[in-house]
Amino acid sequence: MGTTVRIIGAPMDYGADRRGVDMGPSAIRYAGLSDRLERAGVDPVDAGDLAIPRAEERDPDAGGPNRGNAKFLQEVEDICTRLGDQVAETLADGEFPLVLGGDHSVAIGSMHGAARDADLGAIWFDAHADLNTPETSPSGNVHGMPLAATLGHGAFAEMEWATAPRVREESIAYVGLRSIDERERELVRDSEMTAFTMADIDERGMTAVVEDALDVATGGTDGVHVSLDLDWLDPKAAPGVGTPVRGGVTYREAHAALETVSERHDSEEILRSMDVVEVNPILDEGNETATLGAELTASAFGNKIL
Ligand code: 4U7
Ligand code: MN
Ligand code: MN
Ligand code: MN
Repeated sequence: MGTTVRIIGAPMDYGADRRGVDMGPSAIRYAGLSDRLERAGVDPVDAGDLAIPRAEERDPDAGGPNRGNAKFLQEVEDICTRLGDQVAETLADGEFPLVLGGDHSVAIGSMHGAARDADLGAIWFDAHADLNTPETSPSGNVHGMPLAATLGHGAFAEMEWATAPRVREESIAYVGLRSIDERERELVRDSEMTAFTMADIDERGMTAVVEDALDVATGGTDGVHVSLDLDWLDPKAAPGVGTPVRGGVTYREAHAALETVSERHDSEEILRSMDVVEVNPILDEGNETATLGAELTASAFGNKIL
């Protein structure tokens, strides 16, 4: 039998200013995720959604001001802790965890879960660096912080639930970076992470860039986490996101990227976990962005034309 992909919905929107990403998991399922995965040759099982209270019912400042400028951090902790446990359980059962967001703060939970029993590399398909901390964030939105949380930067250093046990900077690669805060720019430059920007994709082409990103994420690790933020794509291809940035990846480039991941996985079994995040059905046009999320996930598992 092939790989069993366990779909875990994390309908959480605490991490972003614009409500609506909590409907992402439904929209991605409605776009035919399971059928597309079957056609790609894997066996999907749907574990349903984590139970998550609506933001309106919660206090954004719970947990106290000592946590700095990070809205709903207490809620994010609760959900990421549960999500991390589910991801770790999925892996222990020999299945592949596919997390549907929700805003990008869910990646804190997925990576924590995936890095409990393995050294984990990551590819960050995103317009943004997601490297703010409660101290540096201009917005206070935790979806701009998941990589800082995973790496234990700033205030996250004291948050055991956030800092992933076995993720190192040198095993992280950005692909498609194009919108970065001043403080994040310094951090990325000074860090051991590898950043492939849109300019690198212009210059070298998507396939070559993703091959290099895969080398980074697989070097000295036991597996790769793929984090797919739909704002990685150009807003023309993916309008249903809360923080769109012009000049993004095209429809075809996006498929080429995930197909390159799948080819490496076919020969070396590198994939360990994945999340698909930031789909906002309220802002979408005809469920196009959710459909793209479902399609690209299928591409990551080898959906071939022939
Ligand atoms: B996403 C931002 F200031 N950097 O921190 C911030 F520009 O998960 C945007 O990549 C974060 O969509 C975007 O709020 C987070 C801002
Ligand atoms: Mn992101
Ligand atoms: Mn983003
Ligand atoms: Mn931890």
